[in-house]
Amino acid sequence: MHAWPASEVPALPGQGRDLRIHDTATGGLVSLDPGPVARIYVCGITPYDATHIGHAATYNAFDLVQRVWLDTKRQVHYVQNVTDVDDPLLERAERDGVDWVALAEKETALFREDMTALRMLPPRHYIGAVEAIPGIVPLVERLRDAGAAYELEGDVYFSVESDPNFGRVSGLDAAAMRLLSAERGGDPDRPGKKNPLDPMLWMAAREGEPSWDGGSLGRGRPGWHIECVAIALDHLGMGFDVQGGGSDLAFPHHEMGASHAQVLTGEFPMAQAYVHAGMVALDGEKMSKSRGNLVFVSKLRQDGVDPAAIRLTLLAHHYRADWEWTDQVLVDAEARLGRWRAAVSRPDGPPAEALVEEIREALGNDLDAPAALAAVDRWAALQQEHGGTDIGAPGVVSRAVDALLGVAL
Ligand code: 5CA
Ligand code: ZN
Repeated sequence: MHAWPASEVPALPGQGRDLRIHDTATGGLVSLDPGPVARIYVCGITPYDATHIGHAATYNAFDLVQRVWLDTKRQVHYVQNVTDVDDPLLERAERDGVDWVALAEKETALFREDMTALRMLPPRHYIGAVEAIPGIVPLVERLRDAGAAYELEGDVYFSVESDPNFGRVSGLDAAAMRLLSAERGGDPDRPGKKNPLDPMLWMAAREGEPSWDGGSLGRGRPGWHIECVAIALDHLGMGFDVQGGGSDLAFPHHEMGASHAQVLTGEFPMAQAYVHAGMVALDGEKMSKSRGNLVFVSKLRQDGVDPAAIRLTLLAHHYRADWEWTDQVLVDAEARLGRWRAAVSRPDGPPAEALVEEIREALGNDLDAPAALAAVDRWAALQQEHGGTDIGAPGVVSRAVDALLGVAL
């Protein structure tokens, strides 16, 4: 699948900072030490509805990870998937009487447009579940042949008990896991499973649903977790630097993925840091396609909202915080954007070097974007009150805000 065009990332004077980031698996901050090519896998959308502010907030967090690494002169090998076949997509297509392939294509195209408008850097590999099927089938066969998977009425399940490290990503107890499994795509109550938590690896073809050749597995379609494992292992290999997604992916999705990978490769962890973004809410409830309480990025853009202001709403919240979208959040971001643009529109201003360092320091410290915004606010206020004589400082600030925060002034 093709991704979307990259906006240019200006080079900055001085030295970038290494990233310390919160890892769900260890429950604390870890100092990442990527090689010359940093490796990151971020779970992509299930394209049955348009990109909402919650999605955008999560992708913003991982865009910042990329920008911090690029600032250290590393390359970034970024992989993202598209879950372009799964129950919710098929159910929505059925409900609306549309073709599921056309629905997925339309929403993925809109996602690309939204990501481009928000200046989110694209993945190097953007891979659909459907195109990953030839790589998924042999992994499921290997799990089955290793005794880590079993068949139930033609479907193939992963046995969580085959992984000695099961539970180490989310750190949840069995009761909490069972609840979340039922809420998030699992089927803990299906009779005949060895463990209620066991997730499906391969679903045998159902009447009226799409299916693919699964070799010795028979016709069917892949489970959700093995999709991301197959794509990540194919393009990044084990032990990559960051696996990312919203906090609702910690369990079961990332837990199960780590387990599949552990049994397949004998290695733990799959990622050096499991990084999870907080949930954005609307009217007191998590914004979600299934609930329908959504603020769409594309709708805001159509209404004439500047994408840079949308991006500033995301940056105004720490990525790990849960927060609520309100009209005021956008009003504040538009006002800030106006102040910043006015401040950089002059040829000279207060010195910029210290500000660049402050932004770097803030982002290197668990992606503290609100602290970075506060630093730019202080510089803009100084400019407003006293001006300054440093020729070119506003240009440096513009470039830093673009390179490190993805905001075009
Ligand atoms: N296709 C799978 C991942 S493999 C999936 O979860 N798709 S999704 O479309 O439901 O979500 C895409 C990303 O947005 C995930 O990382 C998810 O955690 C995140 N996300 C979904 N809703 C919100 C929200 N309200 N706030 C923040 N992030 C969210
Ligand atoms: Zn995923």
